[in-house]
Amino acid sequence: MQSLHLILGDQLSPNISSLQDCDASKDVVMLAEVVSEATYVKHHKQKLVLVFSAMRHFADELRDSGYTVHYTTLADDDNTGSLRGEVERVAKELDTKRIVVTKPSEYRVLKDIDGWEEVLNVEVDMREDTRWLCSIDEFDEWAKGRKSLRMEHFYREMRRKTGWLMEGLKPAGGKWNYDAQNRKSLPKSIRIPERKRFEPDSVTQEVIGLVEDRFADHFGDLDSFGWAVTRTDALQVLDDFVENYLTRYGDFQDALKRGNPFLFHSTLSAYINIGLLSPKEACERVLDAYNQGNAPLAAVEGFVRQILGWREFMRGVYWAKMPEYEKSNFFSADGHLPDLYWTADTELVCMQQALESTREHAYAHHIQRLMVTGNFALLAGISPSEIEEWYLAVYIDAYEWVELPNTHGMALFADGGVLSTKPYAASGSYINRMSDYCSTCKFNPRSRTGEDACPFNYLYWNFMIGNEDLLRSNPRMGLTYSNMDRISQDERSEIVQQADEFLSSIGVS
Ligand code: FAD
Ligand code: DLZ
Repeated sequence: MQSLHLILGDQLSPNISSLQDCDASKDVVMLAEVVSEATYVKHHKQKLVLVFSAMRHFADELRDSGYTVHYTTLADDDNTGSLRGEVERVAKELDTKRIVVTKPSEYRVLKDIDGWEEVLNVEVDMREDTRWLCSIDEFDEWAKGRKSLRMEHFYREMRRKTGWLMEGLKPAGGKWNYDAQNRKSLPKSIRIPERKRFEPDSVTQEVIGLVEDRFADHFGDLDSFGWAVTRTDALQVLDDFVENYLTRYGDFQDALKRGNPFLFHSTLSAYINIGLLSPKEACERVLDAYNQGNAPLAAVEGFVRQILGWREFMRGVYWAKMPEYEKSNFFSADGHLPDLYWTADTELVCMQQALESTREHAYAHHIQRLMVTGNFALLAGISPSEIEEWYLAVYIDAYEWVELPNTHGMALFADGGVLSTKPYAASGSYINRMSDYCSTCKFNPRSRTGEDACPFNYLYWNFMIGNEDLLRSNPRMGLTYSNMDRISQDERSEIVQQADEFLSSIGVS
């Protein structure tokens, strides 16, 4: 029987399980650009261009390898606008009743595909996504019976399983984690190599036109689009990272610098998340550099931890906890997302830098997402669903399986501690220590109240005061609350009043 092999826009890997046993002499592979996937949140224009252009290039590569490919473009007159509609239409056209698909990365899409056998009257052969380093079953087995899920414990298991950075049963260098060496601030004199950009080819140019035309009201600039859209080019980004950035990656992983959102980060998430690169090959390339003596252990361990540890862990938590996960709201936060997240119109230099780079590149690095925009949302009491929708919309690499645990869990602590022991709340002094932002900001990171006080400072203490019932008993918050105990009642009232006025002035409350 002929089968129809559906490849989703984040499954652009030649070894994807849905292509295994695809018989090029009779089966058909299908990809479909659909408006429902482009608009379930209003994705950044650059993300739309990346996904559509990468899908088109991938379809061409499949054709070159001998597959028959059915490709629906967004502009096709008969495009039904949804994945289900396209599968139904193409299956009817081909008179086939068998659909093969790799399990989607997001719960929303899985629920839809789960209904296809009944609604479309077809057989659906849904296969595990084997590109992961830890299967969902393995993660569940690891998580079973644990009171709390901690990335560090999971990561050690994964190091043992893969044998990466292991010397027998012991971690290379004697330590599992070199996080403490990943927190240096950036020296003024440091040279940061220029980022590789890819000039849009004719396929990408056509997609840029399409996106400008049909998604004009979506967020983000398109002029600066320079992302790789093929596996060949994504491999160049990986090489470039290993050759020019990796040695410094560990040292400056948490640093923040005006005018440079990329620093020594890899920018690989977008490519790994849509399948142009595999997490395994990215780690192995970095491990090769270490084994050849070309990169220090702290940098290599830091990178491997992000992928083998955090990336796999977040995906495991997502599937273990959905759909209930997104509903929790530990702090009962209900503030509105202020317009400044879209406009970058703020006098806070740290926020403005993160938000402008988000608009210009659909990128901000981890500490910008966590400790600047995420920390602000936490301290300001912005409703989890509003800020989560924003994170899902604005980044080139955003998919719910990774955005949600990072935002809901790590940045907002809205899950009450499923994946971290305490909120990542920080005042202006953290940002001052890690960045060169505050020296040009009108606010003073050393003042807690008053006209020149950094809003992160009074928002931080306002958050601690407002959530004392929920946080004081947390053993990891002891120091914070003993510091708070030294703040007089008068100053606390001032803090609360200034925070209220500020939040209402920006439209949160
Ligand atoms: P690098 O610093 O070079 O890290 C290397 C790789 O490790 C990344 O490419 C990525 O694949 C992986 N990685 C690093 N940190 C994480 C993490 N916390 N979780 C999962 N993988 C990680 N990442 C996404 O891929 N998509 C998202 O939608 C996303 N949303 C986020 C939202 C918030 C609030 C926060 C705090 C983090 C989010 N992250 C997300 C994680 C992280 O910020 C990005 O993966 C990273 O900034 C991507 O840039 P990079 O490739 O240069 O990363
Ligand atoms: C992100 C995205 C976008 C913007 N468009 C499409 C599309 O038109 N067709 C498609 O197959 N996939 C697209 N994707 C990726 C999907 O959203 C992604 O595969 C699912 O979210 C996985 O659950």
